[in-house]
Amino acid sequence: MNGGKLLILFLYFISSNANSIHRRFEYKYSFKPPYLAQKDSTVPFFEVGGNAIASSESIRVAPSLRSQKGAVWTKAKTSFDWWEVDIAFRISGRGRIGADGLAFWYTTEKGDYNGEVFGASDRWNGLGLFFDSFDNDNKHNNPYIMAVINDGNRKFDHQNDGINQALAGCLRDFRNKPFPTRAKIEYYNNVLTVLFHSGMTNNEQDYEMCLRAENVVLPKFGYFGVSAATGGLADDHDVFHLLTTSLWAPGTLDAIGQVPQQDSDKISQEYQEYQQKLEKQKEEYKKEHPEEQKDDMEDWFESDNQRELRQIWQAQTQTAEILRELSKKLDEVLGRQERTLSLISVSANQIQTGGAQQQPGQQPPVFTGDTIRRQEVDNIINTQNILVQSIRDLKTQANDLNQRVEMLITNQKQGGSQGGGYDIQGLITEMRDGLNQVKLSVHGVQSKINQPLPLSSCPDAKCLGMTPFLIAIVVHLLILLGYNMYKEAKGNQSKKFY
Ligand SMILES: [Ca+2]
Ligand SMILES: [Ca+2]
Repeated sequence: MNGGKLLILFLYFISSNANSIHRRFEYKYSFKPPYLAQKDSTVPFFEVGGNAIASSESIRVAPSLRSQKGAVWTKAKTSFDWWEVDIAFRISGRGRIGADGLAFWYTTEKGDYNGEVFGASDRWNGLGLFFDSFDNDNKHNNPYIMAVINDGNRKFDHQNDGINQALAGCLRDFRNKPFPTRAKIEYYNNVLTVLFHSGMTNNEQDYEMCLRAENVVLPKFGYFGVSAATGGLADDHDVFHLLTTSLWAPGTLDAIGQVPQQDSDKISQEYQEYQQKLEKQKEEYKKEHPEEQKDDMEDWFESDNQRELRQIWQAQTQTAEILRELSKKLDEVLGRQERTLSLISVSANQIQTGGAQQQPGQQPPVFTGDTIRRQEVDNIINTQNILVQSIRDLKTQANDLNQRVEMLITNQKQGGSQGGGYDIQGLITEMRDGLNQVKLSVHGVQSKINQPLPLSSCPDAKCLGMTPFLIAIVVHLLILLGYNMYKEAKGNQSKKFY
């Protein structure tokens, strides 16, 4: 709960700040899809080098092959003092551990493409924000995000993961997330703030504070860059967008605003011309390569497929949420039961000792206060057993669903995208049916839970211990399942780049 309050306070802080700061989108320091790269693989206003490959949707800064290094740098130095850069990226690999990581840079010079530090130069002058996947010092503290400021004289201490050089950092797992991970790096009034989006949702607002450092002095103007490297282990390092906004203290933009008014006209005119040029290029290209249009059509079919998978994933997320809610309710019941558990054991003892003299069919003795009859206890235990059984059924169904997804994945691997389309559709329908069954069961269980239980109800504690445990298993299974599908879908998409 404390975290939530902090987040609200922080959001308030951001929004109150946003009111006073003027923001200007800097398109010459930004890239984003669609048409991120042009057909000749160049990225407007950026320089791509090393093993980096730019496509229309993303830049694969370092591919999942051994010892790769790549980077992308702005062509021009910044012309503003304060800025915010939002990058969306995905670091993914089949291994439990990946390497080496990705870096965001703000430096006085562009780094070399064969450099030592995450695909860029060592002894940089400025800021390096590292997403370090590999745990070189074996302290079990990676993946780790950290900011390292250098004046051009220090060498990065890879052996110790730069632990003594970091300005600040945070431990966050950024590998293999269902949605792109994101970082918002803000440098304003010598305060450096890094917010991180874990990629567990596609909600634009889900940023968390990673680090904040005051009295940070960076070089006045510099280049933005993103670089990445692989080692013996290799992840794919994809960047989907880099969006730069310049930040202006209240009044400063107005003060320089008289001349810049013309500037901004000029800039927007330039931008429009650039857009027109892009459109023209696209049309010309289509004329010259009519066969490519067929590929475009295929792209559409692919994306339909992807969309279906995503919809299933979302449905699963909803199911997982319902299960979580269910688990919470069961916990509440458990709490109530624990309070009366001692009471039950006392009354059970009394029933046992008293029951020995009891004639069959005769009413058990009624105790004063909150005591319970054995019959009631039996009833409650029965209800609990039904609940446990339902949850077991749910687990079986989830397993079944998992098997189908695996079938789908193998099918896609073997059949490729050609010819397999019809089967995939069939499987998707089957999966959806399976999901609906799970959903129905969940609702069934939920309505059972919602049935009012007598306040004095005290089922067997062992039953309850089992129930949340099974729920946790089902939730995990569903999350794994969704993640598997998404990864596979993404894998297919990335195949298109080659
Ligand atoms: Ca490392
Ligand atoms: Ca480490």
